[in-house]
Amino acid sequence: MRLTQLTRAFAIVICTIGVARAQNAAPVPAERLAAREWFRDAKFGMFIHWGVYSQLGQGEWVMENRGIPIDTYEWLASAFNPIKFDAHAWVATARAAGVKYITITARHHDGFSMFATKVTRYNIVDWTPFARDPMKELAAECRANGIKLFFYYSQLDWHHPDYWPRGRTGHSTGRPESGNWNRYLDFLDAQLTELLTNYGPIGGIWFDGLWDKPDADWRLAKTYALIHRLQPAALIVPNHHEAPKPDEDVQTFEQDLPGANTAGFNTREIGALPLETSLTMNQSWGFNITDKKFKSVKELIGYLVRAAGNDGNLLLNIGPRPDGTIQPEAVERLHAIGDWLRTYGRSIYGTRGGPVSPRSWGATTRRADTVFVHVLDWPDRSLSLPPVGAHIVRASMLSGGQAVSFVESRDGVTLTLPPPTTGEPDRVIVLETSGRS
Ligand code: H79
Repeated sequence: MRLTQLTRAFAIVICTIGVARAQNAAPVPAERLAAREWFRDAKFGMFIHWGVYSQLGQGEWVMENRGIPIDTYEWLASAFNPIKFDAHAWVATARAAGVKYITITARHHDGFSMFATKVTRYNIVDWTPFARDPMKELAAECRANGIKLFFYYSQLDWHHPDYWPRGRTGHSTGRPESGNWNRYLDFLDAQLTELLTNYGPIGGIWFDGLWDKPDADWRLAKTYALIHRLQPAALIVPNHHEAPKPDEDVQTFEQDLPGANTAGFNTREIGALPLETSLTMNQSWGFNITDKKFKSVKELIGYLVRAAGNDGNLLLNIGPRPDGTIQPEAVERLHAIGDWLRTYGRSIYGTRGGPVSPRSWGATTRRADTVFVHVLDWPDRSLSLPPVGAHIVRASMLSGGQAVSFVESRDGVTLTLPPPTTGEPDRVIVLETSGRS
């Protein structure tokens, strides 16, 4: 370990202790700190929205959007039979894409459990002709391929009678206007216990839906402690659209780069935790049969690069079809990103946000003394950067290694790049520096 790294590691420990004291919380144990660093290094994950709703091909909110009552939705659930589901094929696609983790909907807002659970019959094993546990098959396949598995778990529930008082959604499901909130939270903790004990070591839990009742008592401290007790290295990734709360491990931003709020519901407040951006590949999370507005490969790579430049990960979504197959448009794009990463991955994986904050033309990443300049959208050969914080020893194109001429001044550095070629997602320049000055 270099001296600068050592100093930084020391500073992180001191800060962590400081933060723990300030919040009056226990310091974060070493295995969780290590898992957070793993997460920072991972940079690219695959999100999967898949459930009963996939059958209707109108996204995962179809129950709410069309006001489907519970008995009708229960019938829909009883018809779910994804005979072409193949965990091996899904994980092969994930590997080809170059993702390091998968986050999958174990339970979405419709309240249907896509895993074997003893605390409700309303689950894929007991309620459907499929009668298999896809989470189990996926967990085994992920483990065999060195990919971490995270479970998306909705705290919001449009089916459970004890989700009461109701929040902003789930009003037209035909449930009795009564219920026991604490019993609901006990149910939730029981299911989380199953997810954290029956699937081997998992990456963590990706929570969603708390925003339905932002002011309710969710007993977060109890639930979070349960998770961390069962798996000390499991990360808590809450999509509550608020600044991080105690014991959470990742700050995730839905459909936005960290700190941006084009979606309208994200916070602009960035904490000290690892960051993540979740993103749809078209305009839907769950399978949407007519949504063909897929982002181009160049756009998707642009998001991955900008997420990394913002010191965050990209969690890129697919919404597999109800038979268990993945749409060809998605497979094609995932393969193309993977191909790109085979050449350019070293400017993404294991990096941190670089010395120049993201710009309209692109972003920078860094690993140790190497800075990667990602030129995503710049028509010219000449590009000026502000100072990169160190003396530049050499500049070259990542692909091909061709030298790039540069002129340093007190104001920064001007690079002379090869001209952009049509359709090229990113011109990546490697700056070898002499360490931070
Ligand atoms: O799982 C996917 C979506 O189903 C779920 N999160 C992603 C990952 C999601 N649900 N809603 N949203 C995303 C958009 C959030 C909208 C909100 Fe609101 C605006 C939440 C609170 C204000 C509209 C009004 C929905 C609830 C109240």
